Amino acid sequence: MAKTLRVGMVGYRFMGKAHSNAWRQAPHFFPLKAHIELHTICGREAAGVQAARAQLGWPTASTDWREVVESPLVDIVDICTPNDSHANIAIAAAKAGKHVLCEKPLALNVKQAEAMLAAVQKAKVVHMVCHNYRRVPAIALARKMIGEGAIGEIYHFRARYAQDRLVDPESPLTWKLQSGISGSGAHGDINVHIIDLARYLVGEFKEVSGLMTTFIKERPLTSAGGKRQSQAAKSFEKKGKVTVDDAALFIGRFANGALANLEATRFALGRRNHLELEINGSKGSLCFDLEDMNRLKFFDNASPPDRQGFRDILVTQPNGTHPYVGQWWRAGHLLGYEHTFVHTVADFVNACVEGKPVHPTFEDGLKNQQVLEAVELSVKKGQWVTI
Ligand code: SOE
Repeated sequence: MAKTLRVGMVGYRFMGKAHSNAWRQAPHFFPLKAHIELHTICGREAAGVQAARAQLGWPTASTDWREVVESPLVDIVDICTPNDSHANIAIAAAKAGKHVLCEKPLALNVKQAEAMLAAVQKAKVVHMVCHNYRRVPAIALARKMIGEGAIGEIYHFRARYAQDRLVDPESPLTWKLQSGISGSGAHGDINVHIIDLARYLVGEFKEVSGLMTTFIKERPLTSAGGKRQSQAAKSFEKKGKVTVDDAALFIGRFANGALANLEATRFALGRRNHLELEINGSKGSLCFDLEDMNRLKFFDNASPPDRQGFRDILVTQPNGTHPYVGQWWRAGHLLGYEHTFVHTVADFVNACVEGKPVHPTFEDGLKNQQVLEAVELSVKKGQWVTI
């Protein structure tokens, strides 16, 4: 008789919505080794979390994350809150013997990430950071092809994660624009995704050199933002200071000698959620574009000279040919953003039952945090930083 794993989710906005869908869908499409029970959804604001409970289909709502974390009726804690609360919730959950799934970035800084990793290792619980883009089928295929030597020795990893949601100066001072709550801006929010993909597809970073800027220094205060404003902003001015980066770029060298070029911005008008990457090796190249996420472009230098070019692989072949897709539809029927969270949850649940590691673990989260912080130090010092 398969056991039941009961989920307590803290946080209920964008990521809470994506994760709720994933917890609900995973059992219907993936062979899970346990039954999943959505148990409690938690958030600070009673009215907000009650509305989310009804909309997202959770039986119970709470406004006290400690109550959720310590409940004997909860086996998994899923953290979907602003970054400054990840550490406290994860450490308490580990101490209570719960498996922990935590949204990215793992923490505000390396120090917190180290404490989180120590706590989950001591508690011997399963831990994972929700870097969902690793489980885009095209990305998982790229990883497989690289592992099989399809592009040979890697020379270059180039990635850009560009959005435009903050170009409007009237866009309010939300928590993601305040360093005390978010840590950094585009850097920790979206650069962290391509840092994680760089480590997943190429390997560990050795040294980095970064550049950051904040284009809009002040933004309107909002009621929502008001409850979470930094001390400085509570002077009831019409505007509050932006204390994070709007764009973060860095170059780097991997431990294996390959070169890195990463860019994250929330000021690229027209780019709504545009993650693209290209990897160049001695035998070929791979290209991926999240806006066309079911395709992987592959240049195979072994092809006869008269027919060389980037092959356009539609990553939808079932029956074990392409990862994850066979659990959904027939060949050619496309997947979307939400499926990557279902894949993440499915792998996490089975790891919880088997008591095995599932990547990206909190150790991956710590390594990502070390790269984030090395870039920030490089920006501060104006020089290369070795990790
Ligand atoms: C930022 O806008 C954001 O929501 C990130 O926080 C998510 O991790 C990413 O998947 C989509 O963009």
